[in-house]
Amino acid sequence: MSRRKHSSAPILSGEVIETVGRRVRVRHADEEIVCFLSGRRAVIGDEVRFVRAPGEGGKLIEVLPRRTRLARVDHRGREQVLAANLTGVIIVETANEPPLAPVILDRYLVAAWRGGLRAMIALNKVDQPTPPKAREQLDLRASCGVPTLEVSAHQGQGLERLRQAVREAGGAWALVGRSGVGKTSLVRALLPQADAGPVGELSAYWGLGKHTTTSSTRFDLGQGAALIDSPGIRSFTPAGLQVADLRAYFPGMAELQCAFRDCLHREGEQGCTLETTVHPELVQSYRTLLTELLEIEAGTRRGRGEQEKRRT
Ligand SMILES: Nc1nc2c(ncn2[C@@H]2O[C@H](COP(=O)(O)OP(=O)(O)OP(=O)(O)O)[C@@H](O)[C@H]2O)c(=O)[nH]1
Ligand SMILES: [Mg+2]
Ligand SMILES: [Zn+2]
Repeated sequence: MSRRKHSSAPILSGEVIETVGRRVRVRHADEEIVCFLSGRRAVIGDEVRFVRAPGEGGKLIEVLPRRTRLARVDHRGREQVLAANLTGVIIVETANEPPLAPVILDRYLVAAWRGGLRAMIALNKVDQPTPPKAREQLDLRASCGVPTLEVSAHQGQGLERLRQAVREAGGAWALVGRSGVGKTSLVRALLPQADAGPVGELSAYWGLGKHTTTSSTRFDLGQGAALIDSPGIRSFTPAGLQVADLRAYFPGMAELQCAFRDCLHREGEQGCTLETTVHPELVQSYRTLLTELLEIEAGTRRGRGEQEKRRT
């Protein structure tokens, strides 16, 4: 039915610049059009084709292949693409409020590298002191080749360097991380003219964890670069990854030469060199994620087996 309706309307192309509930805002030339998804899944950064739907914005008809993707495992164990065609992610962290979460950082790095993205860390709220332990944990990730910038959305430290880094790399960079680390505050500080939406009340975060930003939005940073604000997360498991691939994407492990080619570096593997060559904190972080991915893989296999049984 819809095909017939489309045949007369010209097919236009654009880029998703905001997700709005079950719709997306698409930029086409100098115009912004809110489009119905009509059964398709589109995420921020997607290049799409659509037709105008009189009186109701537009209707999406195609999502073009993604050059890069940031994806995680959703609560049902399925892949959920969070953003498409990004150049990189800025993993926003804080040392105190909330305390540093190095394990989440590692997982974002895996997801970014797996998805073809670059990654940098922005340690926000450096107007507050950084405990030595947090400093050590950040230095460890920096030694794995992750550029790290210290910033304060409130007091302005490091903001120009962050802007420069994103502009030099070009393309769209998503600010990602837990709720309350200051992603929206950074957009506001870098782009005071933009309508970046609300920031959270500090007091509301500790405890249940409050999620102030609920959708992803693109903001132009000039010189062809853009920032994407995204909703905070509580936990993060990278998707689209076979357990055996994890070794290649985990920070600090790309160059690891284990005595055994197929070794997954599980605890207690005879002759495994992981523990003697990689920092114990990364070893632990890797093994927790490995266990989780093995469980997901087993669950998916079980699920598939049951589906097949039902079909026969
Ligand atoms: N001290 C200090 N507080 C900050 C800084 N940046 C942000 N905050 C505070 O941290 C809280 C959370 O900021 P938001 O920008 O809403 O955090 P968010 O990461 O966007 O959170 P979600 O949208 O829930 O994911 C707010 O109370 C901010 O005022 C900073 O540089 N220093
Ligand atoms: Mg926010
Ligand atoms: Zn090994």
